[in-house]
Amino acid sequence: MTNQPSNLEAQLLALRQEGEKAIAAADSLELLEELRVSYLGKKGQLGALLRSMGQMSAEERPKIGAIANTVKESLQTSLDQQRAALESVKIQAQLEAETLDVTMPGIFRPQGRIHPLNGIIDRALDIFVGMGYTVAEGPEMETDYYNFEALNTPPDHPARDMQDTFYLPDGNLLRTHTSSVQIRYMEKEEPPIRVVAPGRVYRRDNVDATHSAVFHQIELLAIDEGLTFTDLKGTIKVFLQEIFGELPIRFRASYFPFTEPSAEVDLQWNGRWLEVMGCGMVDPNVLKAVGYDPEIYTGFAAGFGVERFAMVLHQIDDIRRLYASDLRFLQQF
Ligand code: 2NL
Repeated sequence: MTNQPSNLEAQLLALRQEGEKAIAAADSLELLEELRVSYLGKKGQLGALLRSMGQMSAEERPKIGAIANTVKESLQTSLDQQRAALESVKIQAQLEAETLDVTMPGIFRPQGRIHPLNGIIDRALDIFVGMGYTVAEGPEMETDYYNFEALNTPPDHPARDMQDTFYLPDGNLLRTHTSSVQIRYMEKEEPPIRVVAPGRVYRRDNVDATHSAVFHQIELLAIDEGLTFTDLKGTIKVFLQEIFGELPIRFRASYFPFTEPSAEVDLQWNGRWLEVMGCGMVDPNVLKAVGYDPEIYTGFAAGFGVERFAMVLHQIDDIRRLYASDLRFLQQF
């Protein structure tokens, strides 16, 4: 069927009117795209009308063609305007939805604490570093030489007993003190020596309220020309005062294979004498073992258990609490 020019013109204008109304009412970009395809697309309504121009006369054709172009342009303009309007609404909504309220309270995470054992270790190392000592660490698996032999501990000494030391199948052992770290340090360095060695040590103890098969120790060692027992006493006194406050201390004669003379240090704590450290002048045999001449050098050493310090300071009655990772316990410190 052939379309009459006047009829076609009316249809084009109606198409424009209807299209612009639909475009103006479109409330989403998706709907707008559907309208564009429906009116201006390849198989759209405008195209369909123009195809019906087929047999129009040569003089009518340009006139209708011009009208069709105007309709097309005006629909395209409406589509562009509506798209711009919808995009701006969409961005506005997005901005509002994603606005950050900087006055909102932050998200609080549970705060960790320093474990009481690490607290003691940190404080002790700080004090000795303040006195010029260097912190040294070493292996927890040791040879018999570094743990015993170099420390003047004879093969028949009870500490070497299978009952007291964890021996490994290959003949090595788990260190029973951090003295082995200091032997290694002296082998590498030359006097003067000021070294402090913190770390885990192992003993074949039955676990109870005051014993653990693994615990922490800190040892200190000073080697120099002319060091005396007085230097040892002064160093220990300053250290214990920093940790426990200005309390009376006393040195009581004792025995260690690696020191001569040796002493236990007691602290007057809540009216009782409490044993807190062992110490002494480095035995000449230990100096010889690391190649130092005992006619030139003397030295002092001391050691203490970190768990014992923590238990005294914080009134902890069972050593196992320190290893249980129970937050109700740990949050008290
Ligand atoms: C204690 C007693 C002590 C030492 C450790 C030591 C280290 C070297 C040479 C000589 Cl390399 N001595 N260490 C000396 C006396 C006592 O510890 O009751 N520890 C828990």
